[in-house]
Amino acid sequence: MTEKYLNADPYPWPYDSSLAPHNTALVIIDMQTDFCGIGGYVDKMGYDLSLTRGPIAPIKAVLAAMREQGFQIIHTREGHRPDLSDLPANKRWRSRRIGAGIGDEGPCGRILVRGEPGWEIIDELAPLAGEVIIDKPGKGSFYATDLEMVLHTRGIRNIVLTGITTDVCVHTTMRDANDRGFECVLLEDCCGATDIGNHHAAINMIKMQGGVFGAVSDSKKLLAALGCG
Ligand code: C5J
Repeated sequence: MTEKYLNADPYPWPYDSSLAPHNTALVIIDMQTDFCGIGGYVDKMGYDLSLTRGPIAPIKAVLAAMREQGFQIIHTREGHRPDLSDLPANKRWRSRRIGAGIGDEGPCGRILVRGEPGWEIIDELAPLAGEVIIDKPGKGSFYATDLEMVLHTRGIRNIVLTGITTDVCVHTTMRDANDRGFECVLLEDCCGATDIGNHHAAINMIKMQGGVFGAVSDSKKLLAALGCG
C-alpha cells in the first residue's frame, strides 16, 4: 500500500502513514446555528461569534476535497429531545444562569432542541444525502450515540477532527476517540472556541507527551497531502 500522511505536530499523521479514503473519516462537530449563528445559543451567552465562525471557510475547503476523494464524512449535532427527557437538570440550570436556557425560546427557536432552526447545521456546511449525522445530547460524540459502531462498521481507523468548540465538544470527542484506539488529528484552523485562550490551550494539550491525544495540523497541510494544495 502507498504510504500517505500529512505534516502535523508533533508527528507526521497518521502514525502509520495510512491516510486513505477507505480508513479515514472527516468528523465535523456541531457546526450549528446555535454555536455560530446570530441569535443562537453561543450568541445569547454573549460570546464573540467571529471566533466560532472563523472555521467555516477552512472546513468548507476540506469538506469539498475529502468529499471529492471519497472519504467518509460524518457530521454531529448537539441537541435535546423536544420533551427534554435527555437534558440533565444541571445542564439546563447552568444554561439558564448565563441567559441562554436550553429548551427555552430564543430568536432561533427553542435553544439546542432537535428540529428547531437554531439546532440545524449551517447552510455552508450542510450534510449531503447519505452522509452520516450523529445526534448527541452531550459534549462528546461517543456518549449516548452509535458513532463507535458506525466507525467500526465502515472500517475507519483515522479521524480528522474539525468543528466547534475546540476546548469542549471537539476535545471531548478527540479524547474519547483516542481512548478507543482511533488515530486522530485536529485541524487547528478548522476549529474555534468561545475564548481564544482556551482554543490555544486545547491545541497545546494535544501536542504534549509526544501527542497525548494525537496530532495537530491545519487545512492547508491536509489539502496539500491530498494533492489539492
Ligand atoms: C459547547 C460544543 N461548547 N459544541 N458545545 O457547549 O462545544
